Amino acid sequence: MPESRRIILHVDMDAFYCSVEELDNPSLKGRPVVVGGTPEGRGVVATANYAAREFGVRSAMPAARAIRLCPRAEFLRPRPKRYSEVSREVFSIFGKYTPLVEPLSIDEAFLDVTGSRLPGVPANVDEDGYGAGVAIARALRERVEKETGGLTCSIGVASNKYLAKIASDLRKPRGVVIVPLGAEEEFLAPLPIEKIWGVGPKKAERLRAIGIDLVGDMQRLGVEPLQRALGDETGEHFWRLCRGVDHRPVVTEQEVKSISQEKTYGQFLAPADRETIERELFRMSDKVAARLRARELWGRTVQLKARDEKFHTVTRSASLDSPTCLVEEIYRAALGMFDERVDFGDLRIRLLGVGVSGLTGEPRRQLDFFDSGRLQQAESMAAISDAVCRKIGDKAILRAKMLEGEKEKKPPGSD
Ligand code: TTP
Ligand code: CA
Repeated sequence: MPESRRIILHVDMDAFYCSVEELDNPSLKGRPVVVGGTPEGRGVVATANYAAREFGVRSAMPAARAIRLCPRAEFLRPRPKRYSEVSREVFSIFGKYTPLVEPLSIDEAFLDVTGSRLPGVPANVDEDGYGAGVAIARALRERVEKETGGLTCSIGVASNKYLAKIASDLRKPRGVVIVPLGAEEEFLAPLPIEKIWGVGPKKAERLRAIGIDLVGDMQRLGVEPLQRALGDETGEHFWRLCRGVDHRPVVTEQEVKSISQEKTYGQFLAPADRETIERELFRMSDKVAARLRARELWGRTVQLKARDEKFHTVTRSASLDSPTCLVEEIYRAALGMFDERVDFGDLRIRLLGVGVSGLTGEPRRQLDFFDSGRLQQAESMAAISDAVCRKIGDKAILRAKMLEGEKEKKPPGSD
């Protein structure tokens, strides 16, 4: 169906922080370079250039270990301001090829180039089914390299975001990988199961136990055995992913700015009715979180809105350390703002609202600050609760979560 064909690029800068360092100090070229913390401090590797990766140095590895693996490497402290500056430069080059640019992180973006043309490329060109898409990818790579003075990127060209992202990672650095249109399943089949979004080491182990090593094994299995092994929702989800199905649009930053939920109370809430206020904030946080997850978005800023019976309205916002899609984190921030930054005195409340902004399609976790394993676990719990909600309705799960919260509460006076 050529009408609905989409041409999506995933562009990812190679060894970004290190490449910027090499750009600014050419004497580093050809040598192993590591950017990150010091072994004495919290000390993890932010990134290593490809020369250092040959020694086994990887992102998020303790700096002390990196030094043992590659003592000859140049160890540099990060210069975030400079990286942001270069990032802006690179993103402005992306914008020359399409207005549909979805930033994923400082050095990665999805570009929808379905409607883009490239001067000098005939209109009837159709490499691998992507019109001028492949030529655009190559031109973009050359231009980034030329205009930045030497930064390279890798690009995946595919019919959707998920496949483009998998592809861009396969031939790094400086690779352009095309997922031929109509041959998506064949492209995925020989890849290891970990390439599927959401399959970490634990799930991979469970899948191997039922004989699934490669994405192709999962494709051959069919949806029902997958559902038996992983549950209905998850099974169906992986069934879509293993065949490369993904309908998510490329969302530019301007399009979705925030997701929020608010309610006006015909019967005003008394400020002393703590239980109702907490329940309402939790309920709204839960809805916001579920909507984030449904769109596979994470938000960095939590907003609270409140209006008193005299129509005095306040909005407050708080930035989180890392983008979230979890009810617990949104609720905690909203309640914190309500307690500390809203003072209606004795006036009753006529409206409450919770929202999240600063949205991103992919969480960039600072691995040095977060135990990402714990976060991943919480997120998969959240995905399960979404599934349960759909089946049995909000009430049961809400009650269950509220009860959990009760258990965790400290005894009075313990603070
Ligand atoms: P990545 O794109 O994950 O890695 P990279 O660009 O260094 O290397 P690759 O060629 O494999 O794409 O991350 C982009 C930048 O984000 C990276 O240069 C440094 C920073 N970063 C961290 O600070 N901490 C991390 O744990 C990771 C993964 C990246
Ligand atoms: Ca990168």
